[in-house]
Amino acid sequence: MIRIATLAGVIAGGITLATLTVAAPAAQAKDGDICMWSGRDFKGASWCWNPGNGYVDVPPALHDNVGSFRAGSDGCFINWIHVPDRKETRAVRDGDFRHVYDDDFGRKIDAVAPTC
Ligand SMILES: [Ca+2]
Repeated sequence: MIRIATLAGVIAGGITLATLTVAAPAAQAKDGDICMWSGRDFKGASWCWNPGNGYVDVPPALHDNVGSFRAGSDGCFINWIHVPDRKETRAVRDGDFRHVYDDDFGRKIDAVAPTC
């Protein structure tokens, strides 16, 4: 019985490790990053941006598809209507977060920049 219990513990430990590995990209967020996820409640594909990166188009998995985000710095979410002269923007402040953003600007977002 002791052997079985030990084996079960190893399996449970393996599952925990696998879960942490999946969550790693967002867990590696640096101070000042704005991180976004394809799913609600900070789940799914994730990507983090930092003001030092300057203007950046969001990756394909998150293009028009941000389900949630968490901001560790000020920034600007951009939806291009016509490049380069017409855009819709949302200013983001350090500390802002949304558990659900795909019912709002998250379904439009194309890029992130330090300022609007
Ligand atoms: Ca868009």
